[in-house]
Amino acid sequence: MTSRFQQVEAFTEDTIVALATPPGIGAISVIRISGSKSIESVDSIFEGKTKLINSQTHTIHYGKIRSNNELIDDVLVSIFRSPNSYTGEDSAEISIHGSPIIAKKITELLLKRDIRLAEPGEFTKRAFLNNRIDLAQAEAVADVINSRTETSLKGARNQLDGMLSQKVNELRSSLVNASSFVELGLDFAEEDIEFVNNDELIKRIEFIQYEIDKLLTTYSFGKLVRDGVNVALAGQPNVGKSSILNYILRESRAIVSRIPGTTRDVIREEVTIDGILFRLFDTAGIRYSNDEIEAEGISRSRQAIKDADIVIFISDIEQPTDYDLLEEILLITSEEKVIKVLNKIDLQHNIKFEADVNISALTGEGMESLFFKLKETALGNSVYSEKTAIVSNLRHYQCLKKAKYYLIKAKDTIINNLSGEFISVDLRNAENSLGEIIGSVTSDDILNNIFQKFCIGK
Ligand SMILES: Nc1nc2c(ncn2[C@@H]2O[C@H](COP(=O)(O)OP(=O)(O)OP(=O)(O)O)[C@@H](O)[C@H]2O)c(=O)[nH]1
Ligand SMILES: [Mg+2]
Repeated sequence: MTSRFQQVEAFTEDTIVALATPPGIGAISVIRISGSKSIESVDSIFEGKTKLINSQTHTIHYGKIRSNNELIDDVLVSIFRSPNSYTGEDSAEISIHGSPIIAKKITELLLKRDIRLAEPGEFTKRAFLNNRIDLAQAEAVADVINSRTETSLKGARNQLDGMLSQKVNELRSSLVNASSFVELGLDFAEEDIEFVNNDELIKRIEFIQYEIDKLLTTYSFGKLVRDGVNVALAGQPNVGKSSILNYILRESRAIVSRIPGTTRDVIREEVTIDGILFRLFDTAGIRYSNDEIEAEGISRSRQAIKDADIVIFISDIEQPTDYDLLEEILLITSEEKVIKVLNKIDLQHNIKFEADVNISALTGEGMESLFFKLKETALGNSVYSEKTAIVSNLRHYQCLKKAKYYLIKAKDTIINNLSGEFISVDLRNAENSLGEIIGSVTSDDILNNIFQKFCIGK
């Protein structure tokens, strides 16, 4: 089995164990073991019809686990032999009755047999190190688990299926092709044979850059789908912020009252609209206040506005619009992130405020337009196709930016007629930056950073 072990230092081939199902009570729980000693270790605590060490890969065995003659549980053990397992190593999964005590006892028995507890994400890390999946796919495993909406699941699935990796590999081979032309040119420099002229080389580099740009533009959408969108409901007191929150959630979540200054704490709730997760933040109405508690609430409102991806600025028909506040919000955030809403249109006074959407939180009028506007603002110009690669991870985004930087540098080098060696270095750096995405170029630090965010047992 080819492995990346040599590449990454301090990787031991210990056999590891972890509970793979959520801790707590359930119908069953699964204990996962991976590493060269996994099958013999499980065998040493298992009583069944067949010896596990003699069993074929992908077989399931019924038996009992005892400790000092005390029956701990009757279990099913699944056997996976290298390289045909999730990690690529010999592995076993013990399905037990879903009791935390049984799980603990069996894990303790295994820990006495030269097995150690797995670190977070260590199974997936091994899958990567054993070339079962590349790094972008390993990261997608966590995204699949953490998906909160169908759209985010599709995006993560897309990455796990290798959409992004495939695109990155295509770009890397185009770069390798371009580099080999340059290098060939270097080899024959003295003989005055031109293998690729500068215009042709620039054209090739620009094409790769164009493809990288296309990937970079998917990031805002990818991130939005993966992480959801933070939306602050902001405005002066009493305009109906809490009423709008309640209407969207279809429950009486926040206190609504005629008295201005009702909401103090920021109230956070989630709602999915057409597959996109919106995190709504209802905030205290902003005005000058002597009240210590209200003033603290207002300062939290301002923070929520700063942190938001979208701000819904609400004004109402009953009171004059606070244009100073609108201006302040436009200063804190950018104009394309603000949706101006006029509430209480059921009251039918003269509408003076020019809003993007007119609504009534009381009757629900205009709410569909507000949802539409929210989606439109969140998505911007991004187009989503299940068949194209999407960048949703900041690390990948930064690697692509770095690759682009080196391509621009390579172009400058060509234009300034510098030696082919410099071009070569730039192109190699660009290729390495792309390689970091899929982990063909990586370091312990990058790996630790990625896998420590996983849960134990994955
Ligand atoms: N007629 C009418 N009244 C509304 C509408 N939306 C809210 N109200 C009323 O306006 C008052 C204030 O509503 P809230 O939702 O508490 O307003 P708020 O912006 O959260 O106020 P603060 O928390 O004090 O900042 C309440 O009496 C609501 O019933 C609406 O669309 N039409
Ligand atoms: Mg309120």
